[in-house]
Amino acid sequence: MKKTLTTCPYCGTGCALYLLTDDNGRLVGTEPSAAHPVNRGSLCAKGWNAHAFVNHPDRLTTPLVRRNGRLEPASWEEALAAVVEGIRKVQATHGCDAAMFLSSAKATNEENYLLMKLARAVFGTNNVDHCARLCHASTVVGLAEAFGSGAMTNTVACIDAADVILVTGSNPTEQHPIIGARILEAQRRGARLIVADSRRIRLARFAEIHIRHRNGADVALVNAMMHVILREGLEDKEFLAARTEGEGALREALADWTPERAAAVTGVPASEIEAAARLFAGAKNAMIVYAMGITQHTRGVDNVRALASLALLTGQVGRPGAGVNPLRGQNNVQGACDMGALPNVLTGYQSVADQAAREKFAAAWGVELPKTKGLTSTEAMNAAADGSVKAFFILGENPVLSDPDQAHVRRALGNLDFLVVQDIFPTATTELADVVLPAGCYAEKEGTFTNTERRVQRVTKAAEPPGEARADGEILCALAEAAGYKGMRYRGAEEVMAEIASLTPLYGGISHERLDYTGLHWPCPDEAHPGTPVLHLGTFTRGRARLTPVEWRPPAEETDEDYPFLLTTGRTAVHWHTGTMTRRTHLLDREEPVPFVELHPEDASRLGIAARQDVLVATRRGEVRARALLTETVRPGLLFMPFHFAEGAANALTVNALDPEAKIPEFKVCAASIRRAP
Ligand SMILES: Nc1nc2c(c(=O)[nH]1)N[C@H]1C(S)=C(S)[C@@H](COP(=O)(O)OP(=O)(O)OC[C@H]3O[C@@H](n4cnc5c(=O)[nH]c(N)nc54)[C@H](O)[C@@H]3O)O[C@H]1N2
Ligand SMILES: Nc1nc2c(c(=O)[nH]1)N[C@H]1C(S)=C(S)[C@@H](COP(=O)(O)OP(=O)(O)OC[C@H]3O[C@@H](n4cnc5c(=O)[nH]c(N)nc54)[C@H](O)[C@@H]3O)O[C@H]1N2
Ligand code: SF4
Ligand SMILES: [Mo]
Repeated sequence: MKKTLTTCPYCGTGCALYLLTDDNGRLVGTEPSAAHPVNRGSLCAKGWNAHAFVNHPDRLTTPLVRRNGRLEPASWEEALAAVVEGIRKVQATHGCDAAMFLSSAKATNEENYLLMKLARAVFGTNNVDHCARLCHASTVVGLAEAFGSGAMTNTVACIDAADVILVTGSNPTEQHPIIGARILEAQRRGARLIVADSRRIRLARFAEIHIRHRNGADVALVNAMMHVILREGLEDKEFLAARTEGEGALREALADWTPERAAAVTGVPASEIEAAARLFAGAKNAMIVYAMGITQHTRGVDNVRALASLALLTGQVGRPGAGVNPLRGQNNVQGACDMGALPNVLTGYQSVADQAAREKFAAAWGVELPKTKGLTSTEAMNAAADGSVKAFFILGENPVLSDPDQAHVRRALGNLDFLVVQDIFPTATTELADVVLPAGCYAEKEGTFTNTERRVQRVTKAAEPPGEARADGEILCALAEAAGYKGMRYRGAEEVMAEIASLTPLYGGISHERLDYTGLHWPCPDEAHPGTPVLHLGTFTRGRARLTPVEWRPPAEETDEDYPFLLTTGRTAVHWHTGTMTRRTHLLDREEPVPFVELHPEDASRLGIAARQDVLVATRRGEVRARALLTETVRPGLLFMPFHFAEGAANALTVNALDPEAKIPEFKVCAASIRRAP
């Protein structure tokens, strides 16, 4: 059997694995890399099965073009011409910004770079975004403001050096299993755990303190923790004086945030908040780990600001073993952000409003670039619904199942003049497309992914794409040619990375050749630079870190008589997002084959709902049928649903309410009802 070393295509942990191919070049299995510093010989169930969907018979193998209302096979030439004509036609009538481009955190850095280059250089618009908008957009805004960089401050290995770990709104044993396991190892060695999550997640069982606060109440909780720290003089005065600004305003704002006041908002006893504050502030090395429970709120940025302030107040940033650590979700969501698949920045967070940056790219690409920042994906969906955006190009995303309020998304996409989807499988979104382009998956191409700790790693080809499918990067370059642009001719992904490095200080020293076995952490400004595992040592990226006081505000939708339950949505260990890959992986799908909703047994008995019975969950947006899973993981009054199932789509229920700054939707709270299905 042939072994090809590559990077796992599922989560941002970025485990290294071998793809095993037989004599016929077919993928037959995976194996962990024993020497890799992140996974050290382990994989989770998804990594062990990462080969399984690649050969699935449902793979898209030929371009499809809609004729007389039906998607029919077409030649590449015809499909590419149809894409260029469809977008150009919309732009000719309605302007360049009537087209929207969605990039993919499942695709490589090189492919994300090519997509945003296609949008900007060939189609003249900054309307480019990707699923980070639904995920860590709040982090990118909040941490960039506080520290000057919106990425994880520390590394996975830093977990080993922490003696207190605060995990909030993150379920790492299921969502980042190799990181979750490392946290458990640290706990076994004596690190003390604080979990703040309304659900009793697996880590909570090992936590010294498990705070089960009301969803959407994080600002109140963290403000009160900071209030206690200041009241008891537990703050790091030296660090505050030397490395931060804004202390005065923060102190003033926190004066009223007594734990008693927070208790009323969070439902958590004041004594528990005090205990958590003392434990955190008393640590030598305290690390904060967070994810979607913090970011996916209409006050997601404020949640992030509060956590950044907590770390700064106690001097827990800019050292190994500490830091503010947003666990990034998709395998390459960090990279897709770094590559400028965002409406306001080019690669490496160089603003489109910065004339010097724009001129640098214009010179390299040989075209003028658009100056005004583009639309976010969530704004573009609203614009499609109201008719001001007319064409979408979607690379490796499935918004019909992953965006909030499915009825709204269907209305929006249905309203378009032209929709292109480039995917590896047929999805709920390809069903609506005018043109479908079949792509090669991670196992079928070369390139790089950047993991959650900013480690840029190799992706290596182990098999050929099925049928006529082609790697995403090849398709994007062919599209540029079809559109008459000559500046996207490359001999391979390596040459694309060389162009990225030449335009991007953060990636300046990165080349495929250098990445070798374990990759490099950015910032890596030049070829001699060893990479930067821990950020903000000595000084913050922005100089002094900024403390920004925040006030708690309730979520967009609160419970009432008709919708008395609070519904929160998220994930499970075996499935991946919209299920396109894991539901085609037998060993994973058989674990959780049907849509379900977690419900507390007390609520169930009050409503006459038996275990595993079908129920109807409803919100102001819609109603969904699912199986009742009776469990004390949720508190009474709380429902939890994963969004992995097309036939029981959680996003038919969620609310399309956005954070005003990050434009991230409030996936984590809405009001719902539940009853027995007839
Ligand atoms: N198996 C699997 N792994 C995945 C994914 C997957 O689909 N499947 N997706 C990947 C991606 S893209 C991402 S972004 C990550 C997401 O990883 P996580 O953020 O860890 O996953 P979620 O289930 O979305 O939410 C995490 C926790 O937030 C809690 N929570 C809900 N509301 C609140 C709140 O108001 N405050 C607080 N403090 N907590 C709250 C929930 O109870 C839940 O336990 O996972 C990645 N890993
Ligand atoms: N209710 C609710 N909704 C949520 C969330 C939540 O917590 N609750 N979380 C949000 C978050 S954090 C995220 S990140 C989003 C994820 O939202 P999406 O990114 O839309 O979800 P995925 O299912 O990962 O979609 C990726 C698509 O890319 C395809 N694909 C895989 N590999 C390749 C490739 O190499 N090339 C191409 N062209 N395509 C490929 C897959 O088949 C799939 O259709 O969902 C968001 N939606
Ligand atoms: S933890 Fe994430 S990267 Fe590692 S094997 Fe599991 S899904 Fe893949
Ligand atoms: Mo995500």
